[in-house]
Amino acid sequence: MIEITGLRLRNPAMLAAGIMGTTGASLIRVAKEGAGAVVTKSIGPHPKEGHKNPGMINLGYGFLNAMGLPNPSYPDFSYELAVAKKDAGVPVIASIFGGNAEEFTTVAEGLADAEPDAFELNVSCPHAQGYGASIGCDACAVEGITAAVSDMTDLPVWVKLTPNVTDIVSIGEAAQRGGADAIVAINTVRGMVIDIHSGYPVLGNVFGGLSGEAVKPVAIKCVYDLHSALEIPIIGVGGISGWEDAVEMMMAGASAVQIGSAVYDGMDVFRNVADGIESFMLQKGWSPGDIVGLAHRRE
Ligand code: RRO
Repeated sequence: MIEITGLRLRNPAMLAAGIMGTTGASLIRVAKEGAGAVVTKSIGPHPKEGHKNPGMINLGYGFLNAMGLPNPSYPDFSYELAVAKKDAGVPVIASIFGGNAEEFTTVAEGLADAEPDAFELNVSCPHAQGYGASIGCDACAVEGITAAVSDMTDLPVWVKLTPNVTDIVSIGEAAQRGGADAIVAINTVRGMVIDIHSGYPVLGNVFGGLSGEAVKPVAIKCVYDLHSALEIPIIGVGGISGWEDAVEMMMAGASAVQIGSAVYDGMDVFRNVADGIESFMLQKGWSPGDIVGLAHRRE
């Protein structure tokens, strides 16, 4: 059992925002598979079909995606969120996005009746015109959006950061100033793949965001740097597919972890990660408090 931003989680392995969080039923399924908490697909102010296909490719060492924030918008998603809340049995976090502070608060207010356990502000989609990384690179915008949502809700507010910046710590500090209760790091790393037979970029959107194994060292470094600079907890995400990855992320400074790409290799990942962390700590005689940030010690 861990506690993060006032939420009690039976284990530190959560579902990351993404396609598996698109419906109430899929969120419940992931919760039943052992996740400590589940995060929805990012929900915005207007219905969005997303980018044209192909939207996601498996590279073997990770996925490249440019789904393009497909979502039914908050009025329709409220129903799915309420379904998840009723039967998931674990905290359900609403991932939300917008183009400015007003849109973020509109979506948060619109989903509040379905009683999510926290909001995760997605200011970090790598390829969404007007949303995402253009906001997530701007410290003032991140601070303003975080402050606006924090002011309108008593629920914990988590802010998910993009690695596609020169200085992720300055963006994390801005979120902290805005009143964020936790930082989630990282969203996907901007990337591109070209098919050499046709000469065309593979994704319908030309470029996308890289996730999975390939980005783990990038995520570890971002979490390490954020842990050095911030007082609020960090939730680590990027390339976690086994308990060893989760322990490494926690040693970098994460209080909990999120799992996205690895779900496509089997839903048992949550149970395996949670059980693996617990056995490792037992074997070492450690508690979670002993491993979070352990890699920062210099004696
Ligand atoms: O929907 C997407 O294409 C997407 C989102 Br919202 C995000 O935050 N990160 C990502 O890699 N893809």
